[in-house]
Amino acid sequence: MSRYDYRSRAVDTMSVNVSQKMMFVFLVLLLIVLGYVRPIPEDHKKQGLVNPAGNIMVEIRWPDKVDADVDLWVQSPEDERPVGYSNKGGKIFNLLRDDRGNMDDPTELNYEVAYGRSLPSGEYTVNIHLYSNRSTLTEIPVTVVVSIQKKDDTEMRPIITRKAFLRVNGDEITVTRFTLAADGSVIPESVNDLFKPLREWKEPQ
Ligand SMILES: [Ca+2]
Ligand SMILES: [Ca+2]
Repeated sequence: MSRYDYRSRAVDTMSVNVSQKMMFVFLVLLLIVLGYVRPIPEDHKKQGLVNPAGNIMVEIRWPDKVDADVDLWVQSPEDERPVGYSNKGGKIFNLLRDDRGNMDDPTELNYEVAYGRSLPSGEYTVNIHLYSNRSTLTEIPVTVVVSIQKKDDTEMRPIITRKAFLRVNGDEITVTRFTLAADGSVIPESVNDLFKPLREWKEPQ
């Protein structure tokens, strides 16, 4: 082997080593990037990204694009004053999304949601209210879903699903009332829809 061939082979070997190291570094960087940008699993999406914002979630939805302002009102056993658009935060519940139909809403979605922190035992009430209907519909169908996450659960689970209709501006309907036991379970015989006004709540004299 000539001196030239020897040096050439040494240079080739060095090039291979550098290439292998660069490839290794590239693979490590790729794995790091994939770790950051990997898609959120479907079951995590259902929970609201990673963790839900509370232990109880009340959602209402009415047809998208319909220009009607429907309101969600909720009251937990530890919220003396009901929670809705004019009182967005209580001890347990918070109204996270207020939706006025198409007004001040760049999206087509019609959806309100309230979360509650913790699951105190006692009675919960869920009302819907038609603030205004600027659409051509003569009645607004509203789907209501109540979900809870008990202490040892890994995800929110729907416990009550209802559909109700609002027809006249000012209509307020109690969609559901239910009582949670100390372990967060719904007491089946407690579930009812006897009307309990929430929006017109006034401080006890
Ligand atoms: Ca509303
Ligand atoms: Ca909307």
